Amino acid sequence: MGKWIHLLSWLLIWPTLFANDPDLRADLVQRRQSVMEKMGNRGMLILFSADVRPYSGDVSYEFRQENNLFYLTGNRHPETTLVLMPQNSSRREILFLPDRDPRRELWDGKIASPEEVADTSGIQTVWSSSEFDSFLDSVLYGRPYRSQSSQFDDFFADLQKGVADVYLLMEPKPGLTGEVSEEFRFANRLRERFTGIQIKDASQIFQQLRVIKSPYEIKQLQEAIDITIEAQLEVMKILHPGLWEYEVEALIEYVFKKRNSFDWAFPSIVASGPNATTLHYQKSQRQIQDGELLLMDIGAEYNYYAADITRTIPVNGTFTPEQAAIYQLVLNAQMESIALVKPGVPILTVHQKATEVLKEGLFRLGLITDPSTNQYRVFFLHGVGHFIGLAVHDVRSGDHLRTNMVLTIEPGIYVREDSEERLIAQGVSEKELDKIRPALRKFMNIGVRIEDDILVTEDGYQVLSQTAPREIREIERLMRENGKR
Ligand SMILES: [Mn+2]
Repeated sequence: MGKWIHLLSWLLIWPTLFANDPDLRADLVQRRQSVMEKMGNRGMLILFSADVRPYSGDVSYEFRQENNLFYLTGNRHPETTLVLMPQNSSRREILFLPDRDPRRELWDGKIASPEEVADTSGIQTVWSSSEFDSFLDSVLYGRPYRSQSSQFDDFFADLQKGVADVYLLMEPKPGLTGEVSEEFRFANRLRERFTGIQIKDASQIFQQLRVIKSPYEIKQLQEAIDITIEAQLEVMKILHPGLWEYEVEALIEYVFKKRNSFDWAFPSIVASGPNATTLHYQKSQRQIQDGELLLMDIGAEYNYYAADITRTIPVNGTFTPEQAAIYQLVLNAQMESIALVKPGVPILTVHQKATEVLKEGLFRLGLITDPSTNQYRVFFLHGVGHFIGLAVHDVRSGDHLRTNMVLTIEPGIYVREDSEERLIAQGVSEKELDKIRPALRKFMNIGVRIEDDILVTEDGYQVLSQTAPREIREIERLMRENGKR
């Protein structure tokens, strides 16, 4: 990686580095404490920062910190490493930061000092990234570091006994061929040199902690969600036939940026007409036609937290009877499945409810002939939802809903051009196909997905994206009142 790539990438991250939030700091302290407890108050956790990725020439992609390192430090610097050693007599938390560098600061502005980073994160020991190798050597060979003896003695004693745990992020696992991540290369080197080291995967610890959101995290999610709702509403106000998908996308991302969202949490899906039946359509190159639906699956990212909301709206402000029939079915499936959300409920139950409603509805509309089979999979091709947090498809842990989890519920129906072939592939007979064909013609190229973000509360749920209209009447009224149609 050339120096210039670093210089340019740093340009974009410094202004947001110093937001010193006492709620965040308290959270960070608590999170590291919880991780150390889950480590059994022994061993060593090492988290590396994400890499700066080249975009083109000497320009890099905007830097985004590795989620778990961010979760424990709030730190957005590249070239940063966190070490937790719960059993140390002192220095249980050590953060390695790149040095301040006047030449770099000339280009990029002020680089955070160790004192500032300590203040923001609550980590007392902040050392230079250039010291990491010699620090590690000292710990592993039982030598004093920075002439302070005995702080790492317990870990070294475990190493001698052959029971020293080193926790690294070991997911996703590399295949037999292809690229091997830095963590795996590092783990292999440790194992080669030190027989007393047991490499442990830290991923599960993070899954267990991150799946439950703190009040601070829920606040960040709500802001990301509110920004996304505003974007949906703005489109509802201006949408009309003849616009291009990329124009709608530009409006959405204008709202994101205007409200200080870092960026989208995933590439915006703005899909009109038949494009709505492609689940992750991202090209946005089509002119939007009268009489069609527009599907927008979008999410702002705010302070690293991801929203994920889908609305499907009629381009001219009024649903056709066919569009309304599919839309109402998807909405019913979503609402019935949301109504089940409360602590203790198996996640599978929520998924099954939506599937059950969709199956019955598809049968009623004539799109399938047998709700007891998998025919419905031709029209409903994805899961009912996922958790959100630092990632849009966030970590999951356990099989049951628990208080302060945040998940999406997003049923959908897609009547694709290839539905007939796919029904045949499902084993549907010619005779049954004959019965289905009229409905296929009637609903052809209609794609509807409705997605909301749901907080599990102590006694049920709260729809965090509630204020984005989703009833047919609400959407039509809003579009009529504001429309230039
Ligand atoms: Mn989603």
